[in-house]
Amino acid sequence: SSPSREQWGSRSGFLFAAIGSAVGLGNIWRFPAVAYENGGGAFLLPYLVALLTAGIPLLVLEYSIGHKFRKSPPAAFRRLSRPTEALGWWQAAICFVIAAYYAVIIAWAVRYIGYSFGEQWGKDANGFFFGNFLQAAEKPGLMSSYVDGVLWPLIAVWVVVLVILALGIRNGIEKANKFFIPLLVVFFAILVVRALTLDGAARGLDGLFRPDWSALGNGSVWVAAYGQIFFSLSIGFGIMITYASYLRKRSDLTGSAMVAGFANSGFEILAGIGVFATLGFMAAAQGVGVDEVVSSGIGLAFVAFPTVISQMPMGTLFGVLFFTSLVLAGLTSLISIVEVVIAAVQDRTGLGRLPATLGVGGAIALVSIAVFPTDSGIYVLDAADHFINQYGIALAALIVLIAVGWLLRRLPVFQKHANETSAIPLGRWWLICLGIVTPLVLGWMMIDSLRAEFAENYEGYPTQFLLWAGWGVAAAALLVAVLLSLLPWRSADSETALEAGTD
Ligand code: MET
Repeated sequence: SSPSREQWGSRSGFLFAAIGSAVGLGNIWRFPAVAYENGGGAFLLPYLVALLTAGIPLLVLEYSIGHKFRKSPPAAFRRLSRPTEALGWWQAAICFVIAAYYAVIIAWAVRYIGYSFGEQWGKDANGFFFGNFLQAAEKPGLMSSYVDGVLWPLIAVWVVVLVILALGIRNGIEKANKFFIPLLVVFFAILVVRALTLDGAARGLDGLFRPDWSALGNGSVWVAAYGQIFFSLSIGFGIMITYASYLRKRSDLTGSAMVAGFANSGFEILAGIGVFATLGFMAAAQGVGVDEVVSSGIGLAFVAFPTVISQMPMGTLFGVLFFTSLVLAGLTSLISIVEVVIAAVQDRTGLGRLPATLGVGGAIALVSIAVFPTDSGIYVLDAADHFINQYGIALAALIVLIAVGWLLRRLPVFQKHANETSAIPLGRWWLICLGIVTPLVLGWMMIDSLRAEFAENYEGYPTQFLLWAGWGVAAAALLVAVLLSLLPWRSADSETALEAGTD
């Protein structure tokens, strides 16, 4: 590899970073509700099947692509074949968009650590969040005013993230993850133990885990399982390609994929237990059924949890633990998303880490700060998140598999590459999972979500708003990617760096 490429200091450093990227907001606020709504305890079966047939095999593929070419997605896909370079830029563009809004959610959580003291949301957590805190407009539209209470924590988040990224792979990303991830596990474990000792916890857990076996006959339950695995493992963003490009030559790729995959799912199930024990307490306190208090995403974190925190003894401590966990889980994921874009530009231009971080990271931070701490910020965030997930990540993953597996027929090349240095060899099952099973499932998911999209407007938002904040953003990411891939690589530096990257 090129002598100047950065490297992880140790295998555990890479693993902490890979797990840090995977464990994010999705584990804490998405998994519990998805499992509950799709068969409860029975959901664990399709979930495990999705992990084993798509999650871990795709992780191995992404690790192998990054490790073989020692490049971030655009340069790695360019080595694979000239036209596939656009796929790499597509992933980088998707990361640009996601980073811009993911940072805002972390900023909210930062602010809510402070609000936990004295439970400042009062009796109406919903009104406090959307009204007092976000000062959200009644309806989605163009941004018309700034919200200082979001702006300042957002600037702080970006300063922390850019400083860590500027310090580089070993001194920045690796050290941050080795510190943040153990801290997250400790904080979250205390939170789960506290939640399990609340009145009503058992009812919550019963709600989550009581199996509804009939759900297994329902196609949409299987789609939900694969969707959760893709999102939760950060597959299709190019993150794992980027992180693996900093591995040393002799690295156990399949073993690392198993460790990262199971660690991520383990944390996810722990989060399910913590969240549902807490919801069980809330249901008991309000004298209603668990089904009446289930929520996910922004509503769970910033409305339901504050409400419960106000109802429990020592709520402040619980709030601090919960929102700090969100911040830690979010930061380590955000770092990985921004790193994809920085590495892509570095490989392309030969820029050093500091100028690339300031230029690229700074540009994402500026967009993030300009768009999201506004009265319409939450609507733009919600629409962009939905469309970029459905028609960015999932579609990009499908096209990567079609290109690598079917058009170029290179899966065996990566199988051989992984087997050269890995402890657990990849057999034929790996080819079958990635060549047939996963593309079929992803294709089905795509048709399924397109159907829902045209059946009714997402969240009932006005069509004109969805056209720019949703479809527009997703299409722009694709367009920018194609244009970037068509530019000639003029810089002699980057071409040399690219050549040196072959092994
Ligand atoms: N895996 C992350 C999560 O669960 C999402 C992608 S960010 C790398 O939140």
